[in-house]
Amino acid sequence: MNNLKIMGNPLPDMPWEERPAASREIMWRCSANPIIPRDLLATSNSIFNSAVVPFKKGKYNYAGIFRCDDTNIRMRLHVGFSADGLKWDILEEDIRLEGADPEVGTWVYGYDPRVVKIEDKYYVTWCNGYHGDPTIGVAWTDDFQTFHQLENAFLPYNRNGVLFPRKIGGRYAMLSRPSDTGHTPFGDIFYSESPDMEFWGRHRLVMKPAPFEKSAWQCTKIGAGPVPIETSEGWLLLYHGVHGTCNGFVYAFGSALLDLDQPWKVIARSGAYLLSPRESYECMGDVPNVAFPCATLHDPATGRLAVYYGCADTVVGLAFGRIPEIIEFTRRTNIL
Ligand code: BMA
Repeated sequence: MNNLKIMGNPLPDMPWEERPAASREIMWRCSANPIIPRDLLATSNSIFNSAVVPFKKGKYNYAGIFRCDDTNIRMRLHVGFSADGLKWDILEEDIRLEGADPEVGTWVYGYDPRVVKIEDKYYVTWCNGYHGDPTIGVAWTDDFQTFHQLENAFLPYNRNGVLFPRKIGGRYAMLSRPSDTGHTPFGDIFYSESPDMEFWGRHRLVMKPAPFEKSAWQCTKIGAGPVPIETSEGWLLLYHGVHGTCNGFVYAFGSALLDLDQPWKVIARSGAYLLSPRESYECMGDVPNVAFPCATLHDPATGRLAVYYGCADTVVGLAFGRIPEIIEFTRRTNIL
């Protein structure tokens, strides 16, 4: 691992705390958690499952798309900005999408966004209500003010659409998780590619839930989390796994390494979780026992990683780790 190479732009000032002296965990929580309270907006019931990226604008160094459910419990996407990645100014107005084909640009609801910079544009993917059914919406922006909506990537029902940060084999690449209309009791991760961000195909299976006796936290369903991170060992993917317990679903997250050129080929997959709901803000809220990662920031030179995750479908938490240690953990606890 001495020769490990981590891709990405330098981010030396990213949010960071060292592992507490008493901790033996691979990932540890931010002492300021939850970093975003549920009522940051005048009309927000909850703010969670949200995505951030480095983005310079005036005093700000980061931008994000936030899932803000309002007090009607309508799922909406809002833009936010931050100087330090910890304290966020989220706009009260939800985002408006422009330019879509009229058949597609009929906003119903949007949730669980991801954001990625590919070449000179920021692409947002989210779970988009199309005639009331979930599929993967896509839009791009270069200023976090105007969002240009493209075609939905897939047919309903689908969730957890996560783009790779560059073309692979000359095509855009996306992970997704075909689902049902509701609280899906199954879920595999698939890979799809597109020459133009409009037509998606060449669908490949990446991973199914794990056998219960090998790794129960991911035995019911799984879904891609943040945008994969390119390293010389493969794409580092954090993904959520769900365990259907006698008291309902429990959402934790772990890690996998995917082949760089054929990312549907899994090199290693963690049998142990990286983080599982145990703090009060992860176990108490609108949906108890949910840790749902949607974004990371990382600094290639130091290997520092910060993971933004939704907690109990109510607030946003932040956890830290080191990419080389997470790769080593993924291989050490590999269940393949
Ligand atoms: C999933 C999505 C997520 C949510 C999770 C737990 O199906 O709705 O937004 O965090 O369930 O409720």
